[in-house]
Amino acid sequence: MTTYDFSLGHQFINGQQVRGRGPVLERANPATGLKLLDVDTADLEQVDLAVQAAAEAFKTWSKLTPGERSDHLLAFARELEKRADLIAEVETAQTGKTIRMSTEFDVPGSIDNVNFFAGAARNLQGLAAGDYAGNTTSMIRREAIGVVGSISPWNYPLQMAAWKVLPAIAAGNTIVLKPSELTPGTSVLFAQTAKDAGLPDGVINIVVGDGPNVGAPLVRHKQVKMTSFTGSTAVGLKIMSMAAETGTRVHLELGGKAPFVVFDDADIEAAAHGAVAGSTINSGQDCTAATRAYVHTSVFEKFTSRVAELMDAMVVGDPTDPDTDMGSMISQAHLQKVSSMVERAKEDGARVLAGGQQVSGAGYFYRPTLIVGATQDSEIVQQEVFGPVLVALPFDSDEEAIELANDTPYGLAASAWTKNVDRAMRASAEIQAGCVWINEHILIVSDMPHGGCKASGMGKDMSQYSFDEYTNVKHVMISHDPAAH
Ligand code: TXE
Repeated sequence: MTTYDFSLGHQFINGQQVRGRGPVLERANPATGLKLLDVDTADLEQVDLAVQAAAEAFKTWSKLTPGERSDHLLAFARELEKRADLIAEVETAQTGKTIRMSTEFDVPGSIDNVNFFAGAARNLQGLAAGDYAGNTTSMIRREAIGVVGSISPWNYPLQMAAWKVLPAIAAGNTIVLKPSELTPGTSVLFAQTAKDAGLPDGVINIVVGDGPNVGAPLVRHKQVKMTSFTGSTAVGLKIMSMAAETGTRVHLELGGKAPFVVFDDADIEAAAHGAVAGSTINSGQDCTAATRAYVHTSVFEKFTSRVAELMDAMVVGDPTDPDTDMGSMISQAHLQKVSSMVERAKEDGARVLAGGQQVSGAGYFYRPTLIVGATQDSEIVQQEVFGPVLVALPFDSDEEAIELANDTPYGLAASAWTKNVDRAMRASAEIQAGCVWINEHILIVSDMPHGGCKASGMGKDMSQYSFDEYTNVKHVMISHDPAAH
């Protein structure tokens, strides 16, 4: 598969790649269904060793100047660039996503994050202001929190590692990251590359294993001062209550069910392309993926027939082929979950205009799918499918569109398609989400925040907002006597 030797172990503790002493998990290549590799997992003692290593490294890492930390991150970015091809290859092998996506999106996006936070590291500034209480000067210190524990999912393993690790360490914290047990490879490579670029031992540590045996002890560890999690809403809520046991800070990026609102004045061709790109990105395994298209009745037919046409034309298959548009689902179990949700929607009276079936042969492939005729309260409209499935529903007025868009527990991302600036502004103000795109659905940049509201969580990844979250704000007030001296 690769020139990198994962048999050395999937744990990265205090600068060393080591084998886990917990159970070994067998992992299949999702594109072939054949065994890919054995994943060793950490035992409890190794979780503790990783936290101890991070706590020890914190003593010196947090004392470096912002400029020194920034220099480390710039060197890290250069080292990642040298390994870009290898990292992309491992990302594709473990997830089944297309090599085009790994090469053009995941790897460069992650490197851009490193560069962004190399800049942000130097922006540890706070206010200084005088005389709020008379004869006083206040200043704000922004200080690192300590050891951060982080838990990440399988859909974007490399980018999730970047989004969690970089703001944390740029601000002077150290981190123990537990990637998904399904896709630990690129997180290990990420940490190893940081070491090779000269990052001190213990600043980034990786422990691999399942949620209950490795993730939960990490969150509950008394020396972990903050937990940053991306994953399902159900697990996010558990993390919140575990963190409550130690009273530590949580950052949660959870599920989504993004609405995609097409007004009658929209450019339908652009909207159809946007809907297909937005719903099939990463095989739909994306928390911001377009899932519910609300389309004005007058353009419903035109929009849905064009989306179906574009979906039918997509090449689904071998993710290592650069011409493939969409790769596989992450696992047999997940493919089954997506497929059963579509089947239940059909039983409830919905119609499939494109896809709606697995691809025969090896691997876990599912065709891009467009569904119409579902009701707003049905499972396929309300629950996260996390597959390449878009449901289209008609609406008659702007008020109705916004009401329907807001009618799920989630609030992560949304888009509105219109040429009318008043409509665009109203939609961006009234749709409850962490991100509202106008005439776009899926673009992200390191400089702008990502994170939701409602059942989609709290806190932001990427951007200065994320950097700020990984610091404690301390008020220092100095009282002085103007008459002295
Ligand atoms: O996520 P989990 P899963 C959604 C999506 C998907 C569903 C299930 O709908 O179908 O979640 O995916 C760790 N204590 N998203 O099962 O279980 C786990 O090991 C501590 C949306 O993979 O939430 C992994 O590292 N940790 C999402 C991480 O949590 C625990 C991305 C995520 O796993 C744990 C992924 C526990 N008790 C899935 N249980 C997004 N927002 O992008 C599990 N984990």
